[in-house]
Amino acid sequence: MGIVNTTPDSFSDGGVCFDAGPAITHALKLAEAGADILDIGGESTRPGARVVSADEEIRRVLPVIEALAGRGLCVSIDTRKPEVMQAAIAAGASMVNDVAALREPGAVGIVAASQVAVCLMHMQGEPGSMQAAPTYVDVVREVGDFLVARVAVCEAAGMARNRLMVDPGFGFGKTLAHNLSLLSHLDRLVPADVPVMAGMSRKSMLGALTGRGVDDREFAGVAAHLAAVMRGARAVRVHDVAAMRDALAVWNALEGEVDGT
Ligand code: HH2
Repeated sequence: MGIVNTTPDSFSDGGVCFDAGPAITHALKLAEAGADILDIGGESTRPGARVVSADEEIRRVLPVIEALAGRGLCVSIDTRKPEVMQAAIAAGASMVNDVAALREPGAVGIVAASQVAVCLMHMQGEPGSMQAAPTYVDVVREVGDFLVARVAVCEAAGMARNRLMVDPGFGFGKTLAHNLSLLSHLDRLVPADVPVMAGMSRKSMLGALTGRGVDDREFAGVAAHLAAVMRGARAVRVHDVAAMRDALAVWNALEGEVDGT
């Protein structure tokens, strides 16, 4: 999954794709580099980010979604707001990626009434304050239990299991130690028949581990996401698609050897 932020304030690429034209050009480059899904976001969720209205978010993302879906590309809308989900689905999005796991009133109903896929992410607290003092007794169990419960809510609303995936939400109300625990035990986060996505691209956990600035975390990101794939992640959400694709080509070739295929 390639990241396209149509925001002025995203933590690593804010402002780069604020207008639809550059956003579409960037998304097409990511698709060419091998992204299977293009994740379009119109509101930053970085710690302390400003909340934007649904109208403003729709204004930012809709032309981008229409242009990409119109070219037959698989588009995901990265939003917490039911109104934005509805507009994005009508414009051709194939997936809803929600950092709030469809907890906003009305969100489950809108997605259930459509045919789109959904990624349910865990977040402790709200973006404005989530990094103040994240607390868990057993982070892997608590995040896993939350995600399994959200899958059950979606299934009860009529969504087939094969439309759902989950994400532990690296950096969303988590310390470095929490993030590392989740990555290291990703293979026991949820039952094996629930696909897991991992998103650590350019995040501060990589800065803490390498000492590098936000624009210089590509290699660390490849290592982290490959570690996630080796622990069963079925999708990775990244800015640097070409580098990730190369790493996956090597990993998939090795897997083929092990399987004898
Ligand atoms: N991380 C961000 C946004 N959406 N969705 C999922 N499923 N998993 C993630 O880890 C995730 C996400 C934050 O990253 P980014 O979009 O690069 O920044 P910002 O929120 O500042 O726009």
